[in-house]
Amino acid sequence: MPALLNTDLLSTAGTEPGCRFLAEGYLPLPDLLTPDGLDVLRGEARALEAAAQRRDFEMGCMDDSPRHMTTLGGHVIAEKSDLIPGLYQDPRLRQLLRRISGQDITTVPDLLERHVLNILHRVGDTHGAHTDDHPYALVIFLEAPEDPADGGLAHFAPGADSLHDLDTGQARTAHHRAGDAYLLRSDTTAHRVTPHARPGLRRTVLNFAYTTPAAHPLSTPSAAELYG
Ligand SMILES: O=C(O)CCC(=O)C(=O)O
Ligand SMILES: [Fe+2]
Repeated sequence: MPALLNTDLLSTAGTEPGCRFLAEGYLPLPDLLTPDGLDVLRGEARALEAAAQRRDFEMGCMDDSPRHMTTLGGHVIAEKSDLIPGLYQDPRLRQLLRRISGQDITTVPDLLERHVLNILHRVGDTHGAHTDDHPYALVIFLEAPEDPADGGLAHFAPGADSLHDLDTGQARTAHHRAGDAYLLRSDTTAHRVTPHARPGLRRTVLNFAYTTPAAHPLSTPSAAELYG
């Protein structure tokens, strides 16, 4: 098995002074995966996609924001893959997240939510505005549109009181490439993925949810609706 994670990034990310994660709730982690790691994980995701389910609905508990995507929940991934649960449990990832966040990062007990696969693959596909139930999301890109003009951007509003803050000047967008990742303070940062602007694009991410011993997870129906 090739090394999946880029050890340079594992040892340096979050060490720079004034790390922007605490202020912005977002930190890009470019090239978190090695080229071989990206290949292997992309192959695993392609194999798992056969079990994934198409979702097209508006999420009531998130201001009726749209979901147009194909998803696979953590419980199915745990059944069918050793690689992805193994990566989720890799202590070096929790160590990295501890350094960046300054918090005692732990895994999420809920199998459905701990590691999920999200695939945008049709024109107009989008993962609409929401906050997550757990405080930290590590989003790892296995496929992504090359051109930011094609959509698939992470769009987020730090410290948002309301999902409407995504429509204000405080919101930002970020483009990522396959092999990149980002860390999000996902329970207090309103976020969404901008729609795919044309056919033929694919954006596949793994979302790893993490928590802390002190956190009280929100219990919205959102995960069950999207991954159940
Ligand atoms: O795909 C992304 O960039 C964000 C994913 C996300 O927000 C989620 O899975 O809850
Ligand atoms: Fe999210």
